[in-house]
Amino acid sequence: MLHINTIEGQLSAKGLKIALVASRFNDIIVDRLIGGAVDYLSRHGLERENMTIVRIPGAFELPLVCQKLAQNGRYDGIVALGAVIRGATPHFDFVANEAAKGLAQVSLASGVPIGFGLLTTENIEQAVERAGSKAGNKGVDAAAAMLETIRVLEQL
Ligand code: INI
Repeated sequence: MLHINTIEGQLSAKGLKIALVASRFNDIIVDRLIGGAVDYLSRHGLERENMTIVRIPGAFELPLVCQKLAQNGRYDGIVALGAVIRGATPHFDFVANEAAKGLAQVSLASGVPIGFGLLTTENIEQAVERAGSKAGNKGVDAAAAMLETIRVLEQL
């Protein structure tokens, strides 16, 4: 078979420095996302002393705080964690859109991978489903995506 040069990320987090940025808003959900991300990264070799958790008020603040962390050069990657629930807010769309757009901008401008662990759901049930029950754990997914992206970028 023809050999195709393939670049893909290995999933060891050993030696990396990672920041988790997590909102307090809807913390009953977000705490489960943090737990999932910490568990995933620990099981992939990240030492506890190389993990920093930054708690912030809400999803709207995620981009600014991630920007500061991305700019200071101390972290190889960031996992952004939060939950915006439509039923809980009339300004769902503003908070969710600005957070998502801002995080994408920060990641592109800084070159630091940001795992997008922001739940945007219609109701609390959908959030619970994605925070460690029947639809998995979005914190795990975001940590995994960040780790794989860090390891791919190292090879490009
Ligand atoms: N922040 C969230 O993280 N999730 C929400 O569902 C939410 N609601 O419902 O409004 C929310 N609002 C707060 C917002 O992120 C800011 O912290 C606040 O507006 C102060 O800037």
